[in-house]
Amino acid sequence: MKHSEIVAQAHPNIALIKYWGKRDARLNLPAVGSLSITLSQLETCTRIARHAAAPDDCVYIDELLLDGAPAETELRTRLQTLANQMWRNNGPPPVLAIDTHNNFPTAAGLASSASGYAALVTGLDSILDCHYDDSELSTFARIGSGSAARSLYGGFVLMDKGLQEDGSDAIARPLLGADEWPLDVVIAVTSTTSKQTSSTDGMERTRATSPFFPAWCAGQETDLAAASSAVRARDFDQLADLSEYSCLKMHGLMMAAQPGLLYWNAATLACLHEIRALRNRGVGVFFTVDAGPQVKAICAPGEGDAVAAILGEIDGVITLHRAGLGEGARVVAAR
Ligand code: 2P0
Repeated sequence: MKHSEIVAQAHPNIALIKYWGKRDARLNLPAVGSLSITLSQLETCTRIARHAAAPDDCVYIDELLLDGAPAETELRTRLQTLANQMWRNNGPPPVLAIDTHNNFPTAAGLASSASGYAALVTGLDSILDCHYDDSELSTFARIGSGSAARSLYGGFVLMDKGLQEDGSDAIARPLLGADEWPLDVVIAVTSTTSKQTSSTDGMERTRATSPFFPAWCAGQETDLAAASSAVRARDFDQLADLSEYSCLKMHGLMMAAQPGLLYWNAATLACLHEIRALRNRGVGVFFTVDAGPQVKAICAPGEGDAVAAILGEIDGVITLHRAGLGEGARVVAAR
């Protein structure tokens, strides 16, 4: 059924076994698989309205608002290209107006591109009446942003590197539901400025110049298999060890690029030490850090309050966000 307006929602995700590097930059294919958790609380909400038929033979986006402000033409063109890749030629192509809001800071190392593209492709699938299957939607989300395919699902999610040149097997799939192991997440924001090097540029520089890149790729499948087992067994300590290992290995890899990528600040490091001290005292918590200075503390169920109280006192921590594990991307309203 054709809708005239839909609202799609998606949450950001955090990789525990990290994705860094592409095997094909043009198709945005990852060089390594990854394992993530989808968050609750933090959310992208995207409203897409369908107007009259487009003047030419393709889908046209005439308005794109990000948190109330018109987006740059470059982004609008990029999303329009994605909409036309999804378009199935089922009737006259429409004109679309897209209005998207995040209830958390955009481009501040909180994975807004993942929730943004997951909400977008889920919404486009509905408004364009496409009915793609899960692996096809995964592909469209991945074209937008490598980590976005993971936000299509809730809970614990695996993203396959895939072997096919066209990327048809580089897809996300669910591993364990959010309510099956309800971890707490505390995010310590240590800077609100945008990062200097985008993930895409940082990944390309790392692949081209870091001497550790072959070793990083070679070890990933072993880490993914071990972490998947730890998730299935709900073995917190095992998952903690593997996640911190993957995080520090990724940052070592990035630091060894030329010029080196250093995403941390002093407060980032202070948080890492504090989280290690908490864990040594028996608190169920471990850290992970992405391509930015924010620290994500992953806590065993019920440990979030104690961890937040300690991280909130650290010099340089500006704000804390709290989350649990959330659902995958979905259409929440349609008319
Ligand atoms: C991840 N990150 O697995 C890794 C860990 C950041 C560090 O995926 O170029 O926005 O759009 O594929 O997905 C962030 O990069 O990059 C990311 P593109 P993306 O979550």
